[in-house]
Amino acid sequence: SDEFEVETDIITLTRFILSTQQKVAADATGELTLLLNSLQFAFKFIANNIRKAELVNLIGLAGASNSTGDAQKKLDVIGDEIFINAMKASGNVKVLVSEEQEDLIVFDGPGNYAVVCDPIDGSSNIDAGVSVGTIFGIYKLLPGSKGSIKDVLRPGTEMVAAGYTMYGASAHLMLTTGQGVNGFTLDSSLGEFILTHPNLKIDGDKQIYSVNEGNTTYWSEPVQKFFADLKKPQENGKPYSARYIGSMVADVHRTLLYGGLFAYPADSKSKNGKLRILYECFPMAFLLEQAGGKAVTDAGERVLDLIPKAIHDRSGIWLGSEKEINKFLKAIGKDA
Ligand code: P6P
Repeated sequence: SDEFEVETDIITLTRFILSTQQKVAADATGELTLLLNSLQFAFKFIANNIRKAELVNLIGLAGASNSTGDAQKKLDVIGDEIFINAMKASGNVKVLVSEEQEDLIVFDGPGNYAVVCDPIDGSSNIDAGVSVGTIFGIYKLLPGSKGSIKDVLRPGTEMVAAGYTMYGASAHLMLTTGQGVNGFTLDSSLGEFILTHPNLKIDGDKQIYSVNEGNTTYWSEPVQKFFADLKKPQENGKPYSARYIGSMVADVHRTLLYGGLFAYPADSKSKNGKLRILYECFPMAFLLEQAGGKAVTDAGERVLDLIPKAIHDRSGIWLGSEKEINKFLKAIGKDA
């Protein structure tokens, strides 16, 4: 008989969350577990629509535009609606911030959590078949809160969970609940996210930098010098490799798995940077720190210590392995 290896004890996301539930302080009541299950449904549904979109050409401008004026693609609208409906149906979410919604959404009914999300980040790349993703962060409501903007204008250090699902050849979910980072891959025949990257640490030491060099003329002098130096032979005699996909989820996913540095600095064109604090910078910074890396602002401050003044506020961000970020901190005269 042709012997083949059958894994008969796979760890699904549901089993993983239940097994870690009692360890996660923020999950004393098991509500976070229920919320994460509603989230995974949204990811599966969005993944399904992205697959179909490429087949039935759902892609194409929906005519509307989002809070920052970007022309919305149909998938943005679908992703946003799927996410809002899944969070509303969960019964655990009171407050929702979406990149696609100008204002905060406060649901009727119960719910002890506030969720911030970018339903389909990098969507401008969808037509080119580039991996896009859903980025999310979760806060527990402030004590006694009935659900208001105060529940989300808080430092990223107060998030209880965060992560992203990247829709590539497979759907990859990278999740932290403050106990490290775990990666799951969607087995669509089972309809389950399977644990594939347990306790992921950013230990790759590939010399990679990831930034949009098209912004070079807008960068400050120190930033221009920093990247110019990376192009010179380093101690190992080799210069850095440049890798930039232009979809944050894809660029951060590669950084988590291979190491290196990703940056979107503020510049003279975008004075506060381009990436949004609540649902792009904070979740990625939380993941990187939990994987043993770092995430800092242009001034070298910890990204997670920022406090947004408005729900779509932006910040410059530098994230990657501790080694690479310390190199940046040294270059701007901040002690590592
Ligand atoms: P640029 C995609 O539009 C996005 O929000 C992130 O996913 C990505 O990192 C960034 O913008 C790319 O911006 O200016 O390099 O095209």
